[in-house]
Amino acid sequence: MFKNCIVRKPAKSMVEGITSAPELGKPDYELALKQHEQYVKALESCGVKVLVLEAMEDFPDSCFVEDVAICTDKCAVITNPGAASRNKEILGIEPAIREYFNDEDVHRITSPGTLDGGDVMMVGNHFYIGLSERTNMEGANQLIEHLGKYGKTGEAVPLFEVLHLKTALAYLENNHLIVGGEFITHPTFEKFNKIEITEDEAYACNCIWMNDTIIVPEGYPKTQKAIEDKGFKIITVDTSEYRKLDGGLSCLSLRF
Ligand code: CIR
Repeated sequence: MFKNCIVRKPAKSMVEGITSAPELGKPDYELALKQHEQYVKALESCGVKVLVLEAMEDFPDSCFVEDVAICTDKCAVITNPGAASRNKEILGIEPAIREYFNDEDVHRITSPGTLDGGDVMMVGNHFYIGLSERTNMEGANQLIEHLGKYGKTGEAVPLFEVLHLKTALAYLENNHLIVGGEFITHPTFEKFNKIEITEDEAYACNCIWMNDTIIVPEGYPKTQKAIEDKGFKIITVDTSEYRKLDGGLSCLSLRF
């Protein structure tokens, strides 16, 4: 069960955030703020304490805190984000991380290793690490080494079509896995009880398991039904403004 979450308020500069989908338009900042508040309420309703960090105007993508640290039950790893404009976001997350973890249990990914937290999916004590445009093998190996000190394991998964591993995968505990796109037929994920997401609802792959409730983005009825049919309780949160920056529910928090 998760006890804590860390989030960061979106900055006004988010309108200049990185996007692969400029055709969706720029985010509406006021609406993004409201959606962020709803997101925090949804997390709190799942029984976790949420630390809300102030916006960092110098970093348009800094609300996507998932990418700057990996937090587990025993240790945290500050990442080395692969996008130049995001790399120094780590300076803003470290003090918050140190409020929860002992100094000796806070580790780092260092160059030439790069790693974005969005590429890391935790399944119990095993971690799948996507090799993407943001995360390289050196970064993945460093993470596996740090996790190994705590009896945890990891493996790298090359990806080709999506930004991050968790753009198209979400682990829902008890062996349930949401899968979309290139991962539907991927041999690494064959052993899971898969909930396959169709291309028209691909964005909804990015759900989060929060203490037996699944938070699902609003507006994806087929995905919602598929998850409900497995017996899960669902909350929906509208993340339309974050979608315009390739971001979703998991990207907006650290959960541990
Ligand atoms: C970026 O390209 O880095 C941001 N615009 C979106 C980050 C999304 N984060 C995530 O999937 N974990």
